[in-house]
Amino acid sequence: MSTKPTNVEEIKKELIAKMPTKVARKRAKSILPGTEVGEPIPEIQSNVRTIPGIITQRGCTYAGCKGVVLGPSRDIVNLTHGPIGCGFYSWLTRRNQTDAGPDGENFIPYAFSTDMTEHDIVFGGEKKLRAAIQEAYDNFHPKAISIFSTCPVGLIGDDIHAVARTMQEELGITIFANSCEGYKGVSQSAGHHIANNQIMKHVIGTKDVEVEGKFKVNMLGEYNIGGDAFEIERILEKCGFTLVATFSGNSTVEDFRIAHAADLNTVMCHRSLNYVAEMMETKYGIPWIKVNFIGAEASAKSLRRMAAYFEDQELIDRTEAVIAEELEKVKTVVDEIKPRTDGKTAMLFVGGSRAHHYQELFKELGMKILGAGYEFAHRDDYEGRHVLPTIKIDADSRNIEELEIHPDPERFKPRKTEAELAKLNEQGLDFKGYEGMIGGMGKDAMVIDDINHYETEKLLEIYKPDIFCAGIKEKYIVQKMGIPLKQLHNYDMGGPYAGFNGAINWYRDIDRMVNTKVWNLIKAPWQADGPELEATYVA
Ligand code: CFM
Repeated sequence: MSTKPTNVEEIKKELIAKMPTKVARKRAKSILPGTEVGEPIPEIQSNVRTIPGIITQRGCTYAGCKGVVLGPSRDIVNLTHGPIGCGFYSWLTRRNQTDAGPDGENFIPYAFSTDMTEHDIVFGGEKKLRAAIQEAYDNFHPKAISIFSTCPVGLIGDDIHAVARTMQEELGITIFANSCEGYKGVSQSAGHHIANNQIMKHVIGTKDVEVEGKFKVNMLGEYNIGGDAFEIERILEKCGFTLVATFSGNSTVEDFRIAHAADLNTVMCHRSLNYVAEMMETKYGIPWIKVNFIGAEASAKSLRRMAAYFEDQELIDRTEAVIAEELEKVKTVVDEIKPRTDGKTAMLFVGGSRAHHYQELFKELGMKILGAGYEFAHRDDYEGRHVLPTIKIDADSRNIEELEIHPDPERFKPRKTEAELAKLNEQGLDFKGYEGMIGGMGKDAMVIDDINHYETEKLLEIYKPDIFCAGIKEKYIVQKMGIPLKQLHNYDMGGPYAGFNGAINWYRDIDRMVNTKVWNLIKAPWQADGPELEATYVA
């Protein structure tokens, strides 16, 4: 194995050397070395606008709202108000799966759009939106319709909320709108927040029923990509937890309505759903903890903390038995595969959560993380939630509504006393806590926020990792450079990778990817040793 460069500061200089001075100065603030556990973490610039002209990995606000947060709910008609491209390109590409349920009501295979054209841009699109809602209702009679605005809607000023209100009165079903124009924030992250606000305002807590089960939890920020939520559901059920609602993988609008019946909120993807966790705690008194079901050890740890919360010996014992049984299966596979993956290297640049979570799975294979970064996460996802009070509110974040939430007069019920929470915190529950990505990555590792295309190519030249994780926009460029790329957004048709069975799937897939010989064979003829084709002009 070749020796890998380790001086992050030197490599950083090389990365930005060719950029114009102003650009280099700005990018420098988003690139830094990891730190050891317990060391102070320096501030990383994140959640700021991408420099115009730079090829970013990021998506838009509409993508975060419609594609990410609300899209995976199967029985809400998610209607895009905009030109057809926005609806079309967000149609089924994320691989969020669902079980169609006993009623078979599943709208995920459809792309609903008002198909705005020049005529609507000039004369307004509200009439068309009303007609589209009516048509969707006539055809499907859904329980809920959610409307998403795209860039032109914001520019021409269609009042989608007024349309939603009148159509809700007319049709008698839940209809709400999201002002998630693509340009609204610096990335898809703004769209998450907008969707969280609307779910909170229009859906959560709109139905009161007794939910059976002693240990009721919600899973926040789990979107069932490649079937991850199915595996997590399997494990939770085996341990004895009752899953009330998942936001929003394999979910229904009815689940959202009764989510306030849960006694604990668990947060998988902190970036996209932490807003709902916070608001539900204020409004209903439900505490939340950060969990991670990516990685076998991380899954076991999360289950233990969840069981500890309910302080029930039977649940704790059953959870321990499940962990023991599942880890044994995992260990057999790790023992087989690790000798082949030990010491290999990986880099991962993705999203606002997975670039951190997936480090666990690589470590379980004995692999080293050379570098990682998020596309659109905020400082708290990098440095830990303790930095929240120090994050400056800028014009872009002020653009997104901050809901004022108060305890619900009838439904607020503290699940634990302050003393009980403090005692559980001492046992490692860590309520409202998230340590972020940087701490523990080590000073040899590189952390880069909103990595761009140029930096990606440079990094690959310098580090030559055994595997690179990103998305479809990067995939073929990276592979043309002779390095396998694992898509961490849609899993390349693979998965699930969550939980224990997911970990096993991951080990096998990564083993195949880093050990195949095919990458050595892709040198172009002019790069290969030996005779080259030559030609000369003969006059
Ligand atoms: Fe959360 Fe996600 Fe992610 Fe995300 Fe996403 Fe995604 Fe992602 Mo793609 S919600 S932040 S906006 S874990 S779609 S399921 S893979 S970038 S790391």
